[in-house]
Order: sequence, then structure tokens, then C-alpha cells
Amino acid sequence: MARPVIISTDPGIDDAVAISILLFSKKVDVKLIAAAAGNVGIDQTLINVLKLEQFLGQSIPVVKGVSRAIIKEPVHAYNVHGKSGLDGYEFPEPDHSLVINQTAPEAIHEVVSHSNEKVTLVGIAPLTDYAMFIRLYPEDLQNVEELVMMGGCIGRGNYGVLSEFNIAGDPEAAKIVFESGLKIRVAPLELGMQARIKPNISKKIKTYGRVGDMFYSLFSKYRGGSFKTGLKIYDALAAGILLNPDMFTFEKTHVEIVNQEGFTYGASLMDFKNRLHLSENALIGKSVDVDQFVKWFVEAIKQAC
Ligand SMILES: [Ca+2]
Repeated sequence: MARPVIISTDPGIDDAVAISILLFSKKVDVKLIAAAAGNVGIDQTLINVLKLEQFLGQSIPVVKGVSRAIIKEPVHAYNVHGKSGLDGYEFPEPDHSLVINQTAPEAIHEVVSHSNEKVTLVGIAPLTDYAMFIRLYPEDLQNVEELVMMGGCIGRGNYGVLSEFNIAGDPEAAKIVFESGLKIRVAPLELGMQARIKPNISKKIKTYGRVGDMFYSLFSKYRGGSFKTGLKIYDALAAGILLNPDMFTFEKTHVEIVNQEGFTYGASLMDFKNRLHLSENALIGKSVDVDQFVKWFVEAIKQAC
């Protein structure tokens, strides 16, 4: 049976890929999409979710997330995704009727507390909305299956020396989430670096009708890696962990989020050698079989086309 899923996302070109894969997978049933502040501002990520849904002919309820990180000043990634967050393709004007008039934590609570089956949370953005949900509705956690997320890094970061964008975007939120006791599976930065999408794959995707053409256009503007040497479609790795975990190797560990101001603010210390002597709180994807991933990725996108 399809697992009920909520997606928290900040589209974002790699988000658009992950959302499309999840919307068309038979293994999951997407109940709600929460637009989060991240790659671009919250008003724009909301519009981007709506545009994508409209383009894909979907009508999943959408909620606008909390407008910014809990404490940290907002950070964005216009340099990677362009000014709109989805630069490279002209989407039709979105249908705003899908937007629910609630806060994101309220909307997440509604879905989780009314679900007959445990709900899986997918996090492919800073974790602000999930952290607020956890603080406001702690009793709901018993009806959450797990959080599957893209974020953090084993080694060096893509935002700070030691911090990855989704964690650095709201370190306090990440700390709340990792200390919540939720079961968490993580696609860290390194997986996206391993599983690069080469031009021959992008060109193959371009042949898949209007959806394939849309992705190709976005990929040609995306600055997560290089179109020529390979794109890093980070958020798709979280979708991969949820839908096809056999492609990965995992290791359980403690993840400690650094939330003291300073050069390491927002770092995610993945303590594989147990130097901190703290209990395990996450399962980290450490490597991916790239050939298997590429095969899966192409097939998964094809489902949306
Ligand atoms: Ca994202």
C-alpha cells in the first residue's frame, strides 16, 4: 500500500525533480506539500510549488511555511537556482486555490493526526516547519513513521566550511528535529556529489515529452554542479532513499547540530567514530551505487512524463 507522505520543500530545481518523482511514485501517497523558506523566499517557493503542480496536472493541497528561520537571518541560494528558484522554464500562471489557509505546522498536524497509517515526512529544505510542528504537536510524533531528508554533510559543506545549506538555513530547527527522537534517514551532501547526472542523461530526459523538456530546460540553468561534468540533484537522493533504499549503504550514528554562533554554526557533526559518546539518532546514506541510481532516476522521471 502507498505510504502517506508530507513534503517540506523550497523549489529549487532539485526540489522540482524530487517532488515530481514522489508525486508519480506508486509507493507513496503525497497528502500535503509545505512550501518552505530556503533556496528563495517563502512567497516564491509557494508559487513554485503551485506552478509545478499545475504543470504536472496535480492537485495536492499546499500550505505556506513559516516565513523564515527560527533565529538565524534568512539565507537563500539564488546563485544556484536563479532569481525565481526555477529559472530556465516558463511555467503557466499557478492556481492558488490549492493553498490551504492554515499555518504549515497546523496543516501537518491535521494530516498526521487524522491519518490511519503512520505518516512519513520528507524534508528537502531547511527544517523550520517540521521543528515548529514537533514543538507544537509532540503527541503527533507517535503517528509519524520517519523523516527522510536531504541535509547535512559528512565532510565539508556547501554553505559554510562545515555546513550544508538545508541545515545552515535553520540550525535551531535542525537541532530540534535531530533531538526529537524521530526515526531519521539522511541523504547528506556527499550522496548528491556521488550521483551526478551527466549530459547524456539530461539529453535522454529531454526526449520525454513536455515534462522531460521542462526538466532539461531547468537543468541547463541549474548551478548545482556543472551541466557538462554532471549535475548534483541533491533532493532526488532523499526521494531515492525513501523509494529505493537498496541503492545505498547506510550507517547509523549520532548527528549533533552546532548552534553556537561562530565559524561552525550550522555544522552537522556525523559522529561515525562515536567520539561524542551520544546515542544514535539517524541513519546516514554513506554511498550510492551510481549506475543503479541513474537507471532508477531516469525511470522515476519517466513516470512523471
Ligand atoms: Ca531543496
